[in-house]
Amino acid sequence: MPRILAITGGVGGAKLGLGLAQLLSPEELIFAVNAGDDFTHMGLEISPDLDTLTYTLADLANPDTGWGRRDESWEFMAALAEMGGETWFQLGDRDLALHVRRTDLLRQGASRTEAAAIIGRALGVAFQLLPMSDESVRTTVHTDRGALAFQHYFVRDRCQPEVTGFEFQGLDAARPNPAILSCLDGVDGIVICPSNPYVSVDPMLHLPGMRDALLAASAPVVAVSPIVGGAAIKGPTAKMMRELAIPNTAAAVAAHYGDLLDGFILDEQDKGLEDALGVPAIVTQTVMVTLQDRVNLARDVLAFVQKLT
Ligand code: FO1
Repeated sequence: MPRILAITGGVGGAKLGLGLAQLLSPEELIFAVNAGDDFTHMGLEISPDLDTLTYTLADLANPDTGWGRRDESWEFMAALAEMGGETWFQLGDRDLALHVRRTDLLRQGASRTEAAAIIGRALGVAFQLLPMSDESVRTTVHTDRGALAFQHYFVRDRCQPEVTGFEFQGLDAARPNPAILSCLDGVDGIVICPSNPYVSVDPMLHLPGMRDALLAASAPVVAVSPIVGGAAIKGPTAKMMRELAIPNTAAAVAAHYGDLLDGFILDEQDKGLEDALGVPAIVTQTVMVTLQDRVNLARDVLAFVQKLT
């Protein structure tokens, strides 16, 4: 089977990540994970996209929300509320342990990558989950209500503010995770999962040297469109595009990735678009409801990568 680097962030990306993980071994599949959503909350270092992928691969994820754990209890949040603490960001009791553990590891001098490996292993995930960078990069969302930290925009304000742009704080002092760069020569394919291009993939692509490294890689780069029939399956992607006066179409997502792409994967609802993209494209079911949907899409993606090689 081919060796794949999967670039992912958020719930949508983790769905395809799970599909790929059913077909490939930990030696064949490595994850590069968005860390622009990370933030410090009540003294805790929180890394939502890494946690979503970890829980998903560990089969611990809350199936309804896609983030946090299932079989959760909420004693901590109840007690925090009693004391007038901030409760807009919901932290389940077991999920809280992960954030405390990561914060403690980082405080002891572990890198983000080492902390991710320790936590992933502890939860039974054999795959390498690599934060996009070991330096801190924080996504700021510029809106009609001023500049917002990502989680304030996404969770506290429920994506209501009108987006005017994005900024990735700390970029110039950050560099791509060396473990990601060093795997680029050995992979047979690079898959950009169906994540929000603007806030779940761009932070990684804007890391100094990252885009050039992907362009220089001999492996084909393919992306799965997060936009299906003019709407996002999950999250604010389509709303952001409208607010940025970008057509909320799959074609606009392909154009956003530009010359990085060797291939693009469209949903059946966008059949007919494939010849107008300027990049090789296939049409298949990209909407993932069941585990089998995830596996089927992963299989189509791998076959497409092989065809492009
Ligand atoms: N998303 C929400 O909409 N509400 C929450 O209360 C919330 C809590 C939360 C806790 C831990 C975690 O890892 C993720 C959490 N998320 C929550 C999701 C998170 O904001 C998003 O998954 C990413 O930042 C964007 O994909």
